[in-house]
Amino acid sequence: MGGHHTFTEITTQTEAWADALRFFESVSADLQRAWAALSPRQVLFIGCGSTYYLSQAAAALFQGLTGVPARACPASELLLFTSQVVADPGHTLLIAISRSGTTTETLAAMDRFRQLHGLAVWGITCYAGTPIAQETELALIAEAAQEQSIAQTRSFTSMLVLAQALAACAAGVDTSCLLELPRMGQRLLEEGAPLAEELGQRVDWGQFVFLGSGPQYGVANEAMLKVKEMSLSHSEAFHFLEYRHGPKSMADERTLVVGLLSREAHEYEQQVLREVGELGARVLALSPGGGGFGSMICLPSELPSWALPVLYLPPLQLLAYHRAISKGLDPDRPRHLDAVVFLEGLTPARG
Ligand code: F1P
Repeated sequence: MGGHHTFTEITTQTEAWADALRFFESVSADLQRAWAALSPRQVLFIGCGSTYYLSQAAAALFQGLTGVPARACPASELLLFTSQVVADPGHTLLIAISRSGTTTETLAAMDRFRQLHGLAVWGITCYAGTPIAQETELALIAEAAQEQSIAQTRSFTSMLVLAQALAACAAGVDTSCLLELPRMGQRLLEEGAPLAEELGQRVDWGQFVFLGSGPQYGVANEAMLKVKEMSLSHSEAFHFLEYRHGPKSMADERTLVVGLLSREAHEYEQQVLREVGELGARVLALSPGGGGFGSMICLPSELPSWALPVLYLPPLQLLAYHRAISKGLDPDRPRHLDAVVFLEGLTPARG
């Protein structure tokens, strides 16, 4: 049976979170000084695939905490449609996120931004000796999160822990509550494991739907991608209330709808889940505030909302893993994928 690396990387990921937090502690003072000195008018997060989805979560957290406008886009959009993505490079901080630190699109987008005399480039990566770590003014590195597997699991969540800490630190918010994440994450892995295995082992699912809003939308996209990459299953992600506006026409008895509920919009999000349950879909709710759903994973209620996003993922990574194994697939080596996408001759658009 395959998937040894993936299973190990998922079930030990909280150790990598602790390592990432130790790294963060070592650079937080420098980060605060650098942030104050830059005073950007806009922050742009970029990445590819998983790290684009991480950028989505990071941008929502960043703007919510600091009040500075922040957005996320695929690295390729910054590279090829520059003027539609960045309006004032001289006052924009670019934050490039890349597990490998070497993805061609991300490096080319950084070059394009520098050509436009962008304010500064920071990086989040898992590898120290790479352009993302070496050629940025400030780099956050999660070295213990490096993986053998192609699909990102502990690398993604460890870099998300760094992004959460970065947003809080820039906002002058005390980050000490994050030290609780490894213990809480381990408990969620243990408590969520039986449900993740049960739902993952049901091979008659026709489709998976992940719903999340605010920072949870990027996390929902990442969960969607894990199910695709590891188990070759049809999966989609939507902002919670967007699901009513058309996509719910697809819901049926073979649909698993996973809701990543927030505190802020809990009441509205619960209603969507109740409605899709009435359409025959199976519902799994991950919630920091209860909710009375048949299948539920409770997130800790004592953490502030900005510290929660990373905690939704470990049980969903396990769900994708068990689904892959149940289909006789090897999640360590997803079909058609490489760990890093290298492209020849990709140069920034001119003008
Ligand atoms: C980005 C990426 C992943 C994807 C796959 C291939 O790599 O596209 O998002 O899931 O693993 O690589 P990186 O820039 O984060 O190293």
